Order: sequence, then C-alpha cells, then structure tokens
Amino acid sequence: QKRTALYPGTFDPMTLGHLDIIKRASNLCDKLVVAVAINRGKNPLFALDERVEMVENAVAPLRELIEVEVLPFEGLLIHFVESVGATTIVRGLRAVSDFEYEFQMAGMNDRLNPDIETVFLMADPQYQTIASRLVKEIARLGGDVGQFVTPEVEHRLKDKYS
Ligand code: COD
Repeated sequence: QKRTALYPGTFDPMTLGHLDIIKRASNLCDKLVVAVAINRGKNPLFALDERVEMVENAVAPLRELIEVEVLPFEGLLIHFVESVGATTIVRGLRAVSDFEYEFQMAGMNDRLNPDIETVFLMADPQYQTIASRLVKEIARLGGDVGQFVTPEVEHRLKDKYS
C-alpha cells in the first residue's frame, strides 16, 4: 500500500530549511504532497501561485527519487489531508519556540482525525535557524539571502523589494 505524506505550510517564500525537511520527508513515504496554504491571515508577500511555483521548481530534481506533488489549498488542513489520501502530516521543528504552536496544531488535528499522524522532523543544523519572516526582512533591508534560499527565490525577493 502506497504511503502518502503531506507537508503543509505557507512557504512565503520557501527556504533551504523547508527544502531540507522535504528531502528528509521524501525518505519516509512513497509519495509526498507539499501543500501551500492560501493563509490570508498571514498576509503573504508572494501570491499563492508564486509560492507554488517556487516550491515546484525546488522539488523538481527530487522527482527522480519519489513522487512529489505541489498543491495549493484553502480551508481546513485535515480536510485537505483526507482529500489527497495522505496518512501523515509532516511538520518541521526548529527551536523550542516552535513547539507550543506545533503541539497545539498536532493535538487539534489528532482530535479532528485520529487516523492521521503528525510527525516532526528537524532540519540539518545549518538550516535550523532559517525563517521565512527573517529572510524577507533581510532581503527588504538589502542584505544577502543567498545562503538561506534557492537562487530563484533570492532573485524573486530582489524583484519584490527593488
Ligand atoms: N527548519 C525546520 N523546519 C522549518 C524551518 C527550518 N528552518 N522553517 C520552517 N520550518 C517548518 C515550520 O516549523 C513548519 O512546520 C513548516 O516548516 C512550514 O512552515 P511555514 O511557516 O511555511 O508554514 P506555517 O507554519 O505558516 O503553516 C501553517 C499552516 C498553513 C499549515 C496552518 O496555518 C494550517 O493548517 N492552516 C489551515 C487551516 C487549519 O486547518 N487550521 C486549523 C489547524 S489545527
């Protein structure tokens, strides 16, 4: 039986931290769905289709190893997980500061559907402190973000803030 995992996020924009989690997750399932949330509440810098495109381009090389789909989603995460037939939600953990929010989400999602398991992965130490929010701030203030994101994302950030 094919095991499908789903990695949801806002990906505004996708960073090398996200990409590291995606690579790790792809070793644990047969198919990985990267689900890009509309997330109006977070007022994203990049439009949904731009965020999907950036993830799409970054995961393309992984397709030689595993089935990867990049899909936008709106509404309740657990409904989307069910609709694609995934059995696992993948989330990344950076520092202790991530824990409380992630703990709550995992707990609530477990109550909504106990058959879907949330698993937490840690990125390689060199990527652990990377956060989309800070990458945007550095780019906005004219700093170099080359070590935090793919060349494509770096380029798009420059365009946004030029
Ligand atoms: N190293 C390791 N992990 C990382 C790193 C890094 N450097 N950077 C990010 N991550 C992890 C994050 O901790 C997170 O687990 C994941 O990668 C994605 O990060 P973001 O910031 O892009 O995504 P979020 O946290 O904004 O995504 C939140 C959701 C969109 C998943 C959430 O809001 C949601 O489920 N929304 C749908 C509505 C819903 O169902 N709500 C009820 C939830 S109980």
